[in-house]
Amino acid sequence: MNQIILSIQSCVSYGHVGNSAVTFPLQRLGVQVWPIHTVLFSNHTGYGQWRGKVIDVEGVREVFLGIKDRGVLKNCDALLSGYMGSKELGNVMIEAINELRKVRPETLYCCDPVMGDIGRGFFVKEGIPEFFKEEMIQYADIITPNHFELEYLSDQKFDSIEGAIEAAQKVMQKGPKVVVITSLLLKETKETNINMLVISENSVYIATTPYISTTLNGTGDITSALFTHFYLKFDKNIAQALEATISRVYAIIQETYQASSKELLLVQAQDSLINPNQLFKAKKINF
Ligand code: PXL
Repeated sequence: MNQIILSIQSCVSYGHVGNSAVTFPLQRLGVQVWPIHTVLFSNHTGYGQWRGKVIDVEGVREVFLGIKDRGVLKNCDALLSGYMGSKELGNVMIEAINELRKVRPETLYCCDPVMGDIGRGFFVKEGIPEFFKEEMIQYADIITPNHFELEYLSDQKFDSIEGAIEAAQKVMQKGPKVVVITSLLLKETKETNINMLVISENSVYIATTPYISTTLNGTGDITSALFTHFYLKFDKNIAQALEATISRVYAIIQETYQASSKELLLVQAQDSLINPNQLFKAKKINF
């Protein structure tokens, strides 16, 4: 049967972040997506100006409950969450995963703990980082922090593979079975390479791409969504999921960069989703 992913994220009309970034790529890969929107904005907030509405928490909960009323939650393979405007919205995510697991205990939850980045610092509302650290991540099977976010979640700084593994293992004690560090910067290569490191209970894999200097919004959203899809598709094989994800994300970023586009060129790059032109291999790390 088709894979089904419930994705509770932002919606923008112009450009691609949140649900407006992940829905089409997942669909192109054959996934049925149930998007629940948390904001309806004209464009992402990186522009500094935008119009539209934040959906109140009750409104988001209502849409989830409406899906529940259809009696279909048992068909859902995974819940995906990303950027959150408020802690209250986090409580809806927790309610949603609890409801999903009531009817299907193995339902996967991938939580992208969006809160900041190196250079920019924290960019979410006060209280959200603490909420991720102390509440949300214990419900997650997979978390997809960037370098900055994992340092915060673990209370540890790192610039080596060993340091990153240690930080991930510390956070895994709270619940997550898999940590995907989406942008690990290593001391020796931080100007030239970007690494994705995946840590599970019994293995660690790394994949490396050239560093493309862009400030595109939405790439983290796509990374979490694709990793969730491929993790399920490849029966929880993290090496295969990592290779499939990084190769596609890189292809999309590269095509966008070459066209000097400020927004991800998802439609134009759709063939790369099926057949990325460059395959990045995952290397096993012994630890
Ligand atoms: O990519 C995360 C994201 C989600 N939602 C909104 C955003 C962004 C990033 O800019 O602006 C509204």
